[in-house]
Amino acid sequence: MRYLTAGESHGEALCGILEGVPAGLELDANKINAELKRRQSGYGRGARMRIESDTAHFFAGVRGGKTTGAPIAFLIENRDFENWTDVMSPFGAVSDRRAVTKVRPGHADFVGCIKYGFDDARNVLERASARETAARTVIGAICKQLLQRLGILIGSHVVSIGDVPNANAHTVYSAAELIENADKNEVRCMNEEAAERMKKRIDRAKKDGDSLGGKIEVVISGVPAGIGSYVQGDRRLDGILAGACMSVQAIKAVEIGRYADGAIAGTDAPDAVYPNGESYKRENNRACGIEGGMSNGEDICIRAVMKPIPTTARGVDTVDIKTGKAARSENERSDVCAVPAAAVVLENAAAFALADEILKTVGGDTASEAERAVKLLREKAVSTVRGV
Ligand code: EPS
Repeated sequence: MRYLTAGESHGEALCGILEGVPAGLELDANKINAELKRRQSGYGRGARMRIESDTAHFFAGVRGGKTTGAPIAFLIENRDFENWTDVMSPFGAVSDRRAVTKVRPGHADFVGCIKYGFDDARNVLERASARETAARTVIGAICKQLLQRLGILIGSHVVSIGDVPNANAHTVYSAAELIENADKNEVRCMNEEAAERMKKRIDRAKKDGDSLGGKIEVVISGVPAGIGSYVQGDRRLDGILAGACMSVQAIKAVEIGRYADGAIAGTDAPDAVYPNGESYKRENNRACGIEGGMSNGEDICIRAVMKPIPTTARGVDTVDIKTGKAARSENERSDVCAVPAAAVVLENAAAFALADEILKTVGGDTASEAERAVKLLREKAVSTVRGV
């Protein structure tokens, strides 16, 4: 599968094309728009979220609620565009009333101007903005529906916001538990008491003119063993999933497997395998579902760290690229905390990467063929144990 998105944060619309989805997949537009609503939510989101009501309008690749195997194309309109037409119109003179020359460290502003030869970072931030993740969410939401047809579910939750952890962060949840419970509070944390502490911490950051990042966990249940391969570096599933997550705005660390502190010894790290009647079982999942670059049939758990959004009311020291003089960074409208939203985006970024790898393994011009092939894949793991 391949996808492209296009569109700027304050332009007329975002759009996306997803090519390679098998034909005959029933697509529920309401579920896709529900993902967009999840992405817009979250305690600490900025004023833009009160302007938009993100909705995907499909105009290709889907007919009568089923995919046709042709590229799927969609638009998401930017309601805010009506306030930016003099700044963002594709043709004709544009106003420089929103020019950004006091470039914001931590965003793409400064390096974007260096790379593309701009004297105004407006063109940079319009595309670099996390606004683009609305389109990536639609791409992933389509893939989630393919994965669900194949028996695979994806959920996520917020593990910490700033210095406020979910005390039970070590608890292992299934994707189904996360889908059922994580959206019950505004920070998408699985512990209500921790959620309240996280909200208070966000309130404090807002009062201080600051912003917060945090830690996210995505859990993928139902992946059959054997997706990805050890035979080539670029086919290792952990690298593929980590790359997909790392490519989301503001994500600065991704971990697959409970080894982050590097302290665990080799005699404790592996997840031992035991006979289990006609099959086998493991009592731990420290590998988080991937061994040797391949899914091993256990839940895949991806932990990611989102940096705090660099735009803060207080600003930071920078240069004004117009004058070369010292300045404070521009205060573009922004979120205080977008970690709950980023968790939704990561679910969908991982959904595309995983669906693509599964189709590479099982093929399938039609959803039914892919479904049958995945069923066979599931049987292989058990038959291997019986030496069949
Ligand atoms: C966002 C849209 C943006 C930002 C935010 C998230 O809209 P606007 O720039 O008009 O406020 O609110 O993006 C960032 C903070 C960023 O730095 O990219 C969205 O749709 O998620």
